[in-house]
Amino acid sequence: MRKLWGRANSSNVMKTIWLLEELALPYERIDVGGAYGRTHDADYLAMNPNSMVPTLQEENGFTLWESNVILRYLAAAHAAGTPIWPEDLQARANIDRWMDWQQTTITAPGGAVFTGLVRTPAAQRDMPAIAAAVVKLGDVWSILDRHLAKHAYVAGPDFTIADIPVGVHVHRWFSFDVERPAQPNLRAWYDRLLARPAYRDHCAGPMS
Ligand SMILES: N[C@@H](CCC(=O)N[C@@H](CS)C(=O)NCC(=O)O)C(=O)O
Repeated sequence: MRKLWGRANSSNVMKTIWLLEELALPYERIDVGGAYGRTHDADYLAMNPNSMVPTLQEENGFTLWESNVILRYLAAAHAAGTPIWPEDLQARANIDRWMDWQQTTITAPGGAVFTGLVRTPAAQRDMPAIAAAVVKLGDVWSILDRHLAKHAYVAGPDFTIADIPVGVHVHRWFSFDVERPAQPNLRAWYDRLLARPAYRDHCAGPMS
């Protein structure tokens, strides 16, 4: 059986759970990372030298880390030529750039707000730093809001793996108790994602 190593409250683990569920691929998830530890154990380090989650382990022993790479690998293996991962190279590059956009543009301000408001006790929060990160995060989400004025999904008319990395983070954005700029297209896309059971059940629960 394929194994997915990683705690379920990690945004990067959520991405891989979401796609495994979308594609109805069998897997066993094992809790590691965060409070579960084990990521510094020798057997885990042999699979993932970064001591991070997620790690995918195929039945034949092949292992893979980096969540967005895992998405591309699973999509190429099980959904190539479908709207989720089309064959056309330019369509793929369009998907790729939004996946990278999550890593390069959303992760830093999104992580600062999430860690500040969700994982830091109220008395220890650096509120000015969190407020600055909220403004920055709102600005970058507005880029996607403007893009979504013309597209139902991140990479065009269809749901693709471009929706997954940003999709796990947009739930957090709409769940934070903060002031947000008006982003009607972003909200409509988030509502479209919420209609998908794999997203609703695995990526849109209470933040922890
Ligand atoms: N670029 C990596 C980042 C992985 C990452 O930052 N994982 C976090 C959880 S979201 C982690 O492993 N934190 C330490 C831990 O959970 O023990 C990816 O996308 O897979």
